[in-house]
Amino acid sequence: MKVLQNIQTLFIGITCLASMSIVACHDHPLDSNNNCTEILVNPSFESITGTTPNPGHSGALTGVEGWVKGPGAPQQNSPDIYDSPQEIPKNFMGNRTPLDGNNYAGISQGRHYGNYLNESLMGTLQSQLPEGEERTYRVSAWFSTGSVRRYPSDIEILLYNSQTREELQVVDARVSNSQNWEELSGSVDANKAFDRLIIRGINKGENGHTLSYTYVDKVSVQECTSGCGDQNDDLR
Ligand SMILES: [Ca+2]
Repeated sequence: MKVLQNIQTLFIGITCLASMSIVACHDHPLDSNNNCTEILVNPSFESITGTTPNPGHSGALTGVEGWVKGPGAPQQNSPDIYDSPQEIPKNFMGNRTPLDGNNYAGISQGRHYGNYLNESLMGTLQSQLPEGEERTYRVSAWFSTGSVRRYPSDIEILLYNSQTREELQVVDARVSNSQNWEELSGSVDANKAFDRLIIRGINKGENGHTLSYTYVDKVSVQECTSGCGDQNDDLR
């Protein structure tokens, strides 16, 4: 199991043909045309089953199918959900139209009165990943810093086992776009029984002096078992 390099959007993927002749696809980000299946529950925050508390208050993810506050991290309060038309496009963190559908989420991270704080979003995979069977997973999410606290945000995205608490970091990158959405994505080979996805701020020190805020939309975890993956198996 190894983490592959993180990528930004618009990566021009290599072809499976290339993997056969020179390099293995597993050493590169997946081609966007690769045959992958979405396995994250409610990936765009569009399924809301109840009345959600106002953003900025504890328990704001209540009623959002598949999503809860993540474990562990020192949290300023809790992650937020913004649903149309109450808090979109205008809310207490600024103006932003959804990238996808009608709703999005938001998290705080950064240094606040000397302490680094972050908020953590945890999503649910449709089924636990198969233990002992290596697959390639592509993880991505779209971010934008709110216009009120529009400082850069250092973000990590992890696969997580809710029983063993094992984590596998897939993305570690900075969000700095306060005007539009930007994608962070990466791919990973994993053979562990992960069942959750976590999105949270990460303390990078030099950027940890200011509390920032980041919107999140169109999250994705894709399982990719064909194409380059199959070809790569022949090279081992
Ligand atoms: Ca959405």
